[in-house]
Amino acid sequence: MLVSALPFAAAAPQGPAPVTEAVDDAAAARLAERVRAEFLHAWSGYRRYAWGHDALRPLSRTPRDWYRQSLLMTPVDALDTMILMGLEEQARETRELIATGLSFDQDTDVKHFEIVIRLLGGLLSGYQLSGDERLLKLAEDLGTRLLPAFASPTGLPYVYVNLRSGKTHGDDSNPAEAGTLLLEYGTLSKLSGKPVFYERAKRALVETYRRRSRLDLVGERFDVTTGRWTSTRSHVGARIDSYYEYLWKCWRLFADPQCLAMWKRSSAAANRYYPEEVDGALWYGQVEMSTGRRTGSEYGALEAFYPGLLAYSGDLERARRLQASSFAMWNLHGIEPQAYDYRRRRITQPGYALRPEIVESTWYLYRLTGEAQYRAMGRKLFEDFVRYCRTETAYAALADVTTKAQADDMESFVMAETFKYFYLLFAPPATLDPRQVVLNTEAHPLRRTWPAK
Ligand code: DMJ
Repeated sequence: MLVSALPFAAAAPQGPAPVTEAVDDAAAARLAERVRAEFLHAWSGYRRYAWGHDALRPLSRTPRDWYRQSLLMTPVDALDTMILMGLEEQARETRELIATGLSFDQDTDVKHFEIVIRLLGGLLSGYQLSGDERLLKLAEDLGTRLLPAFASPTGLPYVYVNLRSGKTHGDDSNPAEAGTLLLEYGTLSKLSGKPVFYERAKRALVETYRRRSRLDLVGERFDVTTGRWTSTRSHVGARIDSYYEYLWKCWRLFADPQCLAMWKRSSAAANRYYPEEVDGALWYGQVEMSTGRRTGSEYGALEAFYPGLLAYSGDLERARRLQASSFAMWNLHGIEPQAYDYRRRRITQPGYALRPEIVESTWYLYRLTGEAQYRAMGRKLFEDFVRYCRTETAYAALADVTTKAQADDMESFVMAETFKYFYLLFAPPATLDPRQVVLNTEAHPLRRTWPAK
């Protein structure tokens, strides 16, 4: 059976859309197995050439660390994916590596936001899925060491914090870095019984929201000391993206009514000012936060999370249309670019960093609509992903999606997110239900195991 090409064709920036065969349950089960095998391929490369380090450089087959000493970024990001895939032996070995080899007592200035979404999120979900108390202890130690980041005059977190001394620096921050913390710190509060984590992260989210314009839009950069905007570009892409995501998800996980109220106002403004119709296709571009004046027409790999968020928050119609545009952008070269100017029909940033967002949205749309087109879409994405990004050793980013030249980089989020969302799309629905679990922005699933208010 062929799935109609029409929903894709309507948004295609150029050329005919691919006709994609439906994925029935038996085919989906085979695809889930393939995803699992490809995850193992990437993991084996890491294990062989970069064991104990933050990441693998897949072309040179050398390890990469973010700082002087490893923080086990790839193992912590990968652990819950292994558990969900039923890779028991790998999960046990990884859990032991983390529990016995990870120490946060380091004289290192770390990037607060990245450490929270990848490490704090990964440790908390790893704990919830395995029951291993050592992971919770590590999470509490990490959370405590990171807390000084919030000690700015505004409550907006500094960009860097030293894990040993608590010294902070970095004033130039943004809504994503200040507003994408509450799921992790909040869960830590609920599991440790210490409200301080929730309170600090919630304040940072509210302080960001409080600085919105008359139109209920936020900008792209602010100074954490003065609280003033330093860039007033507004959109759903880099530096803002997951701020929107957490307004909604914090309501879902904690039932905090203030989060719901902030989400309602913010998403209404987003849906009013960002969208643009070009030849019948829906895109979300850039505007100026206080006037709503259009300043850009770029959409890309990061913006591609928005259809999933629209679907998750109940707006299926917009979600379907924007996802069709993401898929059309992907199909221009069989892999999406980091950024594409949909008005000029030109790629503006040609790299592909193995990002998960388009797969994430495909999964939400499939799970929330049950429509066959989304598994078919997922298979196309997966086949292209394997075709162009697989290496002999693992997976590699692309320096340029038009030439398919590979880059010596495999970010830890590939293990946390990209493979996980592919797997969830094809695996039995009971593997993870988005109605019962909230995934943080790094795809670490968090469960409400504490009593509702
Ligand atoms: C991840 O670290 C997170 O999904 C973040 O919110 C955005 N960037 C990467 C994936 O692209």
